[in-house]
Amino acid sequence: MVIFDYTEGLRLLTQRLYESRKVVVLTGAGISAESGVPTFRDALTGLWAQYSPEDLATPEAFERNPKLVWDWYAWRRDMVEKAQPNLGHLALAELEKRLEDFTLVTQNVDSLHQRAGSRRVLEYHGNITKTLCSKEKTELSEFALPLSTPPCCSLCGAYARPGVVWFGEKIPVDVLEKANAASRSCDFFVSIGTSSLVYPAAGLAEVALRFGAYVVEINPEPTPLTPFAHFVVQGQAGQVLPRLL
Ligand code: BV8
Repeated sequence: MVIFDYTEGLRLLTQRLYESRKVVVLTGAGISAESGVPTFRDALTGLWAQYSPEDLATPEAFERNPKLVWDWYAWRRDMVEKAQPNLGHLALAELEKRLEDFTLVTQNVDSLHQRAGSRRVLEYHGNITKTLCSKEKTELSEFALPLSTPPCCSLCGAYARPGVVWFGEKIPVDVLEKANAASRSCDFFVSIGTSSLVYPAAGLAEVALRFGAYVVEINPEPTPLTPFAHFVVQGQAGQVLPRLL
């Protein structure tokens, strides 16, 4: 649907949202942009300009140069911990309270949804504030880690790694299944702030479309999903989402 009147369009969208039985929201890095967290493909500004995300966010990159990868995540983690949830995150936390059946799936690893008050968040790509043993994948408590970079697991001596899903790694099975089941059975699916390039996350909107959901995209820029969405709002999450409340 092409919006002629922004206000009228959002009114129609809001009406349809509250009439829906089951709502799924998928977020990407764009929803954290207004919190000052660079989007994933911008996250390589300055110090990291010479690398591509796929050069740093893979097990091979970590194997090749654990310190470089660890430092990149330490830099991002520091930035994320200093960031604050924005009006987009807060609006989704409020929506979760108001709607009967609401599922939030995020590709983001920054905990900003949880810090905004969202209680049930499916973290499709893990969480940057978590640290794992790179061998056993068990979660390590920060305090047991030596200050060397990267620190080593206190139990087996293997390097510690960030608790995120790298390219070439599987999505945690329980999250994968819950997100797929919700996307198959929802009647209203909103994709917010994602370039819709990374799979299988980007496939969730396709599943929702295939199973008959009304699919909405909120993004200032067009993406591969745009031509297939039923309703597209070309805008910023922090400005559009509060108007849905
Ligand atoms: C896997 C964690 C298989 C790390 C990330 C087909 C099917 C399955 C897999 C593949 C496939 N084709 C290719 C693959 C492989 C790969 C992939 O998708 N590659 C891409 C590059 C083509 N996928 C994988 O490897 C996945 N694993 O498939 O495993 C397997 C099976 C068996 C056995 C072994 C393996 C794992 C992918 C997970 C990678 N990890 N993150 C970290 O964060 O460092 S992905 C990374 O990209 C981030 O999580 C990010 O969230 C995600 C997507 O990026 P976006 O969130 O969309 O961010 P981006 O910057 O791209 O876009 C921002 C958008 O926001 C823009 O559109 C912009 O316009 C908009 N925006 C800006 N400001 C605002 C805004 N919107 C609203 N408001 C604003 N203010």
